[in-house]
Amino acid sequence: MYEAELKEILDLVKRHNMWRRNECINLIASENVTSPLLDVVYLSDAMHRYAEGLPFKRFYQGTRYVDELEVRVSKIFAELFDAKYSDVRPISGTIANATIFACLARSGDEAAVLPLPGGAHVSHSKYGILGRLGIKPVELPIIPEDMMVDVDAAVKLIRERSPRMIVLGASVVIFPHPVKEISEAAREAGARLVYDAAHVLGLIAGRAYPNPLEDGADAITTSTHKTFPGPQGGAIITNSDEIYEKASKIVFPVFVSNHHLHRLAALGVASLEMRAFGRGYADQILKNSRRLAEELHARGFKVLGEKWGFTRTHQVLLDVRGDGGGARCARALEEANIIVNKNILPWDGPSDIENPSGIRIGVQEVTRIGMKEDDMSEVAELIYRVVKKREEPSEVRRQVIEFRRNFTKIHYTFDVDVRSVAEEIGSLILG
Ligand code: DSN
Repeated sequence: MYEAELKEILDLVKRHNMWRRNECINLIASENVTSPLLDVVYLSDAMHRYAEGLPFKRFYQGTRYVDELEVRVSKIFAELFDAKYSDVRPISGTIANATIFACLARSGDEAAVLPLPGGAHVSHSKYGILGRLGIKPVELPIIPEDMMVDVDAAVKLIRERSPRMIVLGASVVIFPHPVKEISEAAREAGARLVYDAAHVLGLIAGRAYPNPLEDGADAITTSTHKTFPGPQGGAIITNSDEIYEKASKIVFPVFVSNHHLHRLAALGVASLEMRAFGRGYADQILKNSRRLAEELHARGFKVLGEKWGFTRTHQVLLDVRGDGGGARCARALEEANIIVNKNILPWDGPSDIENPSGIRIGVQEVTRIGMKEDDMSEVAELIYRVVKKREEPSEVRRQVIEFRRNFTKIHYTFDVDVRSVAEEIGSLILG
């Protein structure tokens, strides 16, 4: 008797797909959608298989094509960042961070990191893998209203503390971090500099954001599915022979056994898409985020970073303390099919976590489905009607669904007959 339960599962999948894929304006800054071409490649037999260790030196038989793929994809991916090496086996950004932190620091060492309310990812903090590895976080000072690193104070702190490692890059980020300045201080202090590029990787690939390796970072850690529209996963990118070799011996056997092999070809497709279309895509993301910020500001929203033009990433940050707080706003927007997340901002304390000051918005996914600057004006108006005018969200929802109907295609991908590709490669999408 499986029918009823199977139906329930299928029904939930269907409802999720219809809702998030067709009826929502998705503005979660850490997500994206993959192209149909990537999807047919992703659903391959490789998803059933195992490989441990490095290509051509595996602990399993049956990996000859997967080995080739891993070598080729790692090369194409590294080349996008003008880097010598990439290791694409970490299965998430957090695993990439875990690997590099374990590679560059030891239990008892200090690491200079951004504070969580300053945008750091939880894995950089005492609550996440950094803390679990026994590495002690020392917080870098920030300028609260722009979420910028306070360069002079940060350099002073690095000189005084001589931490083993410094981590820049963040989950909440509207302006580039000062990698050049901090890398000089890091060198003087004998510290290694890691840049977590999970959020801005696609912007870096599209040459619309500074490349941390060129500015002096020793390694990039990243996920591969935010502004970079790849399959969910992680990676490490570096020019250092020493870091690459040491980290590759930590990925396996410490943090990854099998590395989910169907990701490899999918990451290869995303890398080729970004090589071909990355500049146009990244450029449009920045135009859209800037325009959305301006439109929201014009409608009375408190948008962070006003002094510097609001944003130079895919993100727009709103301080919604005057509108009932982040939790209320995010819930009301969800009712209207506008999906964002509540977010702590620099002035929030532990008691604000449930209803923090902020809303974090990312435009990378709506850009991928073809939205341009003028569409941002429409999106801003819909947000305004829910948050400021407090219109009934279900009323706004109808217009969101109607507006969303104009965007049915994934852009910045190759013009190929995906069904033929699926047939040719035996994609599991066709059964
Ligand atoms: N927590 C994710 C984000 O939303 O930024 C990154 O892992």
